[in-house]
Amino acid sequence: MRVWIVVALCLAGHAMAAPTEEELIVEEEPMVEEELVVEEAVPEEETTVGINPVQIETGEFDEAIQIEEDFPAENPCLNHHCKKGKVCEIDEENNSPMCVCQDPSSCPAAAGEFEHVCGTDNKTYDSSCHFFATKCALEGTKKGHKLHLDYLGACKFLETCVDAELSEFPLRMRDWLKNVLVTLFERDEDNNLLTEKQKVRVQKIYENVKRLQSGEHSLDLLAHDFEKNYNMYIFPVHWQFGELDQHPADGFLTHTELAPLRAPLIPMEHCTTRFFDECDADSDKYIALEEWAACFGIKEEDIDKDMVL
Ligand SMILES: [Ca+2]
Ligand SMILES: [Ca+2]
Repeated sequence: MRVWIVVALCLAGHAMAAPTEEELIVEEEPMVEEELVVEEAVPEEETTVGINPVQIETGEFDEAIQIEEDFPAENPCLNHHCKKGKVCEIDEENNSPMCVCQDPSSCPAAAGEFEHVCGTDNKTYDSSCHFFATKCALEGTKKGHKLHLDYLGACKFLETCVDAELSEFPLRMRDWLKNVLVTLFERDEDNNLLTEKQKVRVQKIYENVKRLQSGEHSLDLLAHDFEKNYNMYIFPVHWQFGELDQHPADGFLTHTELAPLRAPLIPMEHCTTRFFDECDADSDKYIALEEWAACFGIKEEDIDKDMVL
């Protein structure tokens, strides 16, 4: 069970590989609320320990940012980007570019099983390109609205998450978040991984001699440490929320915003879906900061919106 942290970091390493042109997804239409874009893993990339996949990947999910380049080109499609699942075609009538659904058969063949993704229809798609092309073709239908990318990798049998396992999830996740932040702090040579405010907060954790060093720890020890050194966990939980809450940064996480954390985690950690489902305590499909903090054991009086920014 604990291997998920290592694998998640591994995925983070993959995700760090330079985003390709295709990853810049731009389209004129407003994005579908729960659209999910996942960058393909790049196998040859070295694992980078301690980098949070969310920190690195959120940009990839940023479909809302529209970069409309407006200089003349012979081919109107040359600088016209379409979001995942769509390709640009020229409208013959007025020679203007338009985004149309991509034919899944035009997607590049998957380089390997690592490119497969599992949809919420429990079907395995060769790649995220195949998935989004299929979803696009279903646009406007109930089926299309309900179809989302569930997790990275081929669909597989996921064991039911029992209560005892569910309670372990936040223990490991909190410890991991803290370690990720400390690692970012240590490696922030270029001064661009954390803001000044964030650095001040992480420095306090970093310099605390009582800090539990990263490594394999029993659940008992993790639970004990959370009790004894509770204050060190407050900021990491807030920080992760802020990393995810970007589109828009409104104090609520949508399914899409949660995706960069959720999609790589599910295949390794079968309690992921249940954990985040239950985190949405009022079942309104959004995870509010208060709900997020509560499901990681942060006390109500320690929830601080300013810490997220
Ligand atoms: Ca949000
Ligand atoms: Ca909620």
